[in-house]
Amino acid sequence: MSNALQCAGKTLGLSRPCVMGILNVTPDSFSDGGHFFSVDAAAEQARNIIAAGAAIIDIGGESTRPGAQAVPAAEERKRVVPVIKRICKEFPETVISIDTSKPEVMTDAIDAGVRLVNDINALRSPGALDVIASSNVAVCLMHMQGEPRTMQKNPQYQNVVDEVWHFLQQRIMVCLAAGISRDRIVIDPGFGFGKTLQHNLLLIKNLKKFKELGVPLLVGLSRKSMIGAILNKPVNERLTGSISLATLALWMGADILRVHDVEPTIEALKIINAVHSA
Ligand code: 8Y7
Repeated sequence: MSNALQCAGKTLGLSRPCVMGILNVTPDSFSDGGHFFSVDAAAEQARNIIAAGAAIIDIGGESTRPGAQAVPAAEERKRVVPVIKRICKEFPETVISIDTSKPEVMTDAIDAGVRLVNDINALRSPGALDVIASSNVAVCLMHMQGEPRTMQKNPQYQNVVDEVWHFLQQRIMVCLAAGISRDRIVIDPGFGFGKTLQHNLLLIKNLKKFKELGVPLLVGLSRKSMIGAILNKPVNERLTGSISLATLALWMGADILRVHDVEPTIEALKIINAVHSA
């Protein structure tokens, strides 16, 4: 596997895994309640994320939690573009990512300086593929069954690992055919997106299989409801569960961890790295 990602002129080395810190600029983000909504506050949070050791900051302006309502593109833009501009200016060496599925927001975010587009809809929204193909940013293709508002109602698979694997393989092929080179593509099985607890557990157990697709593997397990379901803990008490899952994912080959708690995740990563290089 290639061990680097081409992000709009910057190479993100992945010979060792790295951390993507989450920066929500939504009033309803379930994990931090929209505490970082102003540009100043978002920049302050970005500083903390970078100081804690993240290589990537993922900025999101639309909540994609199960049951969330869609946000109009104009509103999403208004939330994220000023934050992106500010953070890209202050941290030109950090890879700034935009979490969006909307082509209009992708375009503005790319103009504002993002180097990675994190799309939970894997560029299936009309126009999204073209936006990425005519840019040089990297893209994360995530699997999701259904759409955020309804996806947790009754998710069903014959074989969740096979189906997610084939979906991601097909989306990689669509990207390649559109002219997006393989060294710009990341994949993600999409934990919690149209998946029961059992589906999520099977995906983690078989995570290694996704390495066959030959592109870097991103996982988002941080504070997710599967941890709540196993431990019966609210979202603000899921750090131990998050680190446990992060450790498993790293051991099975995850390249990028999308997390809320950067510092403890970096510590887990250092431990795994030490064992790996023994
Ligand atoms: C994921 C994600 C969310 C994930 C990728 C949350 C935006 C829910 N989860 N993007 N986004 N992977 N690539 O719990 O798992 O943070 S939102």
